[in-house]
Amino acid sequence: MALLSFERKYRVRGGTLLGGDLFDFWVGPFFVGFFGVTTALFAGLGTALIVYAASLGPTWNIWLISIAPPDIRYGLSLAPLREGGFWQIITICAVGSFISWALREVEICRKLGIGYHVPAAYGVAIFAYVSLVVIRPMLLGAWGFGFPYGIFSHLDWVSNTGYQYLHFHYNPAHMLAVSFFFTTTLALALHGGLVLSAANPPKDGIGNGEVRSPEYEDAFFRDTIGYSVGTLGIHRLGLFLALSAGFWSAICIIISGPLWTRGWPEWWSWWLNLPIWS
Ligand code: UQ2
Repeated sequence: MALLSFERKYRVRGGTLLGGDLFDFWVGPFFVGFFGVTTALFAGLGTALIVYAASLGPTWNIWLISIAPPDIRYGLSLAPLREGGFWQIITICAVGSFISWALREVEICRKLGIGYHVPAAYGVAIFAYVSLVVIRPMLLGAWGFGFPYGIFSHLDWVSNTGYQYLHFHYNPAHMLAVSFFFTTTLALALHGGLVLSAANPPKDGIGNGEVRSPEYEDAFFRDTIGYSVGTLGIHRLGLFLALSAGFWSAICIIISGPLWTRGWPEWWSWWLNLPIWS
C-alpha cells in the first residue's frame, strides 16, 4: 500500500494510554498525543533553563558552558537555583521529556498494532541516563554525584570518576559493556554488508545484477563459517547486543561507589585469593 493511503487508513482515534481523545491528532506528519504535549513542555522548559543558566555566566564559549549539580554538602535536598538548583530542575525536565517520548512511542505502537520493541529499547537508553543522574547519586546520598551539563565539563567528570577507581577498564561490568559495544558494531557491519551485497550484486557477475533472495545471504554465511543466524535472528541478535551494551554501561557506573569504593584492579583480588592457588 502506498505510504500516503496507508497513513490515512491507520490514522484513527484510539490506542492512547491517557486522556482519551485529548490531543489524539496529528500535526503534519507528527502524531501529537498527550505525551507529545508533555514532551514539548518538558523539553522546552529544560532547554530554556539551560540557556538561562548559561546566561548567568561565566562564559558563552560553547565548549566551556557548564551547568553543574549542587555541592555534595547539599546531599539529596533541593539547592538554590544558582548553586545546582538549575541542574536539578533541568534533570527533572530531561527525565520527564525522555519518559514522555517513550510513552508517545508506546501510543503510536498501539495505534499501529505493532510490538513495543522500540520504546522498550529506548527505555534502556533512559535507564543509562537515569543511572548517572538519579540512581547512583541517590545511592551515594548526594545529587552532587551527578555529571555536569557541559561539553568539556562532562568529559572531565567521566575522566575524574574513572580515575577515582584507578582503572575503569578493570570494572567487570565495564568490560561487558565495551565488549557488547564492539560486538554491536561487528554485527551491524556484517548485517549492513550482507544485505547490501544481496541488494546490489555485480552487474557483470553470475546473476547479471539480479537482486539476490535471503537464501543467498544464508548461503554466504553457511559457506563461510558453517552457520547462518537467519534474517530474523540477526535482528534479534542486534537488538540484544545493543541493549546489552547500554544495560551493562548503566550497571558499571551504578556499582562504582555504591558497591565498590576502591580501585577496580583490586576487585580482582578474589581471583588471586582463590584457595586453589595455595
Ligand atoms: C546471517 C543472516 C543475516 C545477517 C547476518 C548473518 C541470513 C540478513 C550478518 C550472519 C551473522 C552471524 C552468523 C552471527 C554473528 C554473531 C555475532 C555475535 C556478531 O546469518 O541471515 O540476515 O545479516
